Amino acid sequence: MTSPIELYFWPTPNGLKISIALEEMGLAYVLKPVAIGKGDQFKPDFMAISPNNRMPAIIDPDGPGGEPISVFESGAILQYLGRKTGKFYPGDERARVVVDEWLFWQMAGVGPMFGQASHFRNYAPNLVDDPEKIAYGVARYNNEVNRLLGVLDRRLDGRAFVAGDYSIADMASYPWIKIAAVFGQDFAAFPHVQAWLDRIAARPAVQRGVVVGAELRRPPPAPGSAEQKEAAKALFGQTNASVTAALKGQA
Ligand SMILES: N[C@@H](CCC(=O)N[C@@H](CS)C(=O)NCC(=O)O)C(=O)O
Repeated sequence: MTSPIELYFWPTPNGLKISIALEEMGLAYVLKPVAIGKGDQFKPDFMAISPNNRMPAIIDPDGPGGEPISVFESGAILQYLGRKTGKFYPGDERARVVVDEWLFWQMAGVGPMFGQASHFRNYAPNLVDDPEKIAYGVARYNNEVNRLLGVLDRRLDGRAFVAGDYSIADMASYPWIKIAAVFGQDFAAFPHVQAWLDRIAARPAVQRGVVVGAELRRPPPAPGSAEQKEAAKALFGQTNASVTAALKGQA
């Protein structure tokens, strides 16, 4: 029997992409929590497999040639798992290009833009004293979230899934798109997106995948609390100097 895949994880949309994929593909895995609000992402052992100090990452003990392999970046992990299992990532080149297009659309568009929208809406107000200073950032990224939902809605008009059959491209977008209401978006304006969300939410593997690590989730720390300050220090204002210092401090 092969050893389970190690999933370096925290229950955020980027992490949930991979728990959903592992559930969908029927792969055995073991959770390795990376408490990003506490600075686990700077631990040398973690950065050895994820040099960008971000989760998710995986170690597959049964990689190519039967040797272990580590993979970071959620898109690369999804492609790897798709190739490994032959599931949800078509072998046919034309079909694969379409999946790659929508996977990269998520990685380069939805992830970063939704992430910034979340930052300016949820975190910046606790970090900056004057709300005027963040108004531009809130508007810019909310507009992008809105625009991207429109792109997806047009794409899903007459289609069940973003890239042909249900694929890793859907798995990448689903955990981010489903929280768009948190950014003040109204799904009534995006009916094809809403139908797609419902279609995916009905999948038993997705239902298992989205609750992975639920026990790790905590309510957001109170503004000004010691916990909030610790999380802000770990997550925001990162520079090369701060990451180098955190890495050394944890060595
Ligand atoms: N492009 C990366 C983004 C991953 C990412 O941003 N992860 C966040 C949590 S959602 C993280 O690990 N943050 C830790 C930090 O900011 O130091 C991926 O898709 O894997």
